[in-house]
Amino acid sequence: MSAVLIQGGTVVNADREFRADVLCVDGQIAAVGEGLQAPPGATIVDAGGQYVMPGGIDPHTHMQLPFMGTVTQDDFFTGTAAGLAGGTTTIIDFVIPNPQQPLMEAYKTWRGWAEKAASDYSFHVAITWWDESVRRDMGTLVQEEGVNSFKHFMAYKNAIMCDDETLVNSFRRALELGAMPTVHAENGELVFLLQQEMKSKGITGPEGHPLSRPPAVEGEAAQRAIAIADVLNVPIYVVHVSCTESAEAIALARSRGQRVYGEVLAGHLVVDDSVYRDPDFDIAAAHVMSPPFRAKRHQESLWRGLQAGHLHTTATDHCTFCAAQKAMGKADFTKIPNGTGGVEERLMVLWDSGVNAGRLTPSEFVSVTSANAAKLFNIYPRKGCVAVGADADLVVWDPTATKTLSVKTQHSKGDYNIFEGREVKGIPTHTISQGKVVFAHGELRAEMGAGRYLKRPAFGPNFHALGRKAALAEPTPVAR
Ligand code: URQ
Ligand code: ZN
Ligand code: ZN
Repeated sequence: MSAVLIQGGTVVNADREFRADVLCVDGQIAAVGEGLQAPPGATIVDAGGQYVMPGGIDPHTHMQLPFMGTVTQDDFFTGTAAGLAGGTTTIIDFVIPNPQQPLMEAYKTWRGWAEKAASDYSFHVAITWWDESVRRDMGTLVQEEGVNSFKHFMAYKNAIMCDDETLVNSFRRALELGAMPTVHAENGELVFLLQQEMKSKGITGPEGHPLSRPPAVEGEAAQRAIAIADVLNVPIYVVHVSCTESAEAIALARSRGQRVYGEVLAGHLVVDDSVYRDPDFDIAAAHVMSPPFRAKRHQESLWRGLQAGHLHTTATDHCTFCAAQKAMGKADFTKIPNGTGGVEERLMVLWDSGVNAGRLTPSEFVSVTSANAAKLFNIYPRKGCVAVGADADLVVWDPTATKTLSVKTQHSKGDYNIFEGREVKGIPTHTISQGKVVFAHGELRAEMGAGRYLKRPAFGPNFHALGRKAALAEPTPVAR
């Protein structure tokens, strides 16, 4: 028997915070209450003056991703290890089949890559093409492999972009299966056109990246995906909502009773588009990711969306490329591999800019860093909650301790940190993963291969928004 007793802390769940000890036995939470006794041999963690929260869930990462002619720096071990150092104990990554590649073949490949993971993981599966075999494999993935979410890239023309026909086919299939469709909402046709226009004007540097992906390009795709989901009566999850346009599209749809959910990246909450005007190519290129970092005014829309409950989860889209890889686009910004890091820093950034700034309560912090992702992807309360029977995935949080975020101290293999130099107050002192202390006072004890693949059950028969069905009642036939 392996036991950890976390003593003297304040437990924070999505619904409340309360003084309690937490006893973990053999990887599960065995007791939550005051004055718990440690079984013989138990590891004791002193959580006095600290919070004890569900381990972070990052619903959007790309470890070991082959993309734009190269492969990300972090693999499933180094990426999940970095996450554990920041209090994130579960990631949901992506299987991204090449167009025409059988889904099951790609799924098996990613499963192999992820066996080295240090923390628990799961996969969204991207639909990058369509035929009857895709439809069939979606069924296999849901019914046999525990996949309950399918991703659709509306950007990346001539690569993995979905057209409307594929969106419609796949969304309908997701509804049949009780799976959540998710979208990367940028209009890939407009991006492609604007990229060509920038280059024809001689704009080839990283400053061309945001100019080719203005907020309107994201807003259009978000509205289109939401409209398609509405007509098909299927819920939809919009990843990396970065601007006012898409945040408002989600808020409007939700105010009409449509089941639309939104995700926000830690980077988009605090990094703005001035980074693309840095004269140093390496710095500007290091920030090339899609959707791009936006003008500062958009950040308020994102924070308000989280506070209002129109945006639900935070993520990182952790997808790290080094300077040499980013330099592939030295002469042409469209060739800079898109992606930035953050899996280690997300919780600290959200606490410092969210809780310390008075935007989020500790419970709302737990909602947007863990509980909501667990609920939306159907692994709650196994994950996302400090409660008896849940997995012993926890983070012990010292709200008074400070740290300066930097590439010099990060555990990611990336060679840049988009939060470089940011001093944060509130950091993890311990991370417990599957009931083991894997991070303690700066010492990381991540274990390669300790992570488990998480099956995520399909949603039940009332998955679609029945209420909307009534609102779209059949027109009464005209009496002739
Ligand atoms: O688009 C994504 O989510 C992947 C390809 C990561 N890259 C990025 O720029 N967001
Ligand atoms: Zn994306
Ligand atoms: Zn992504």
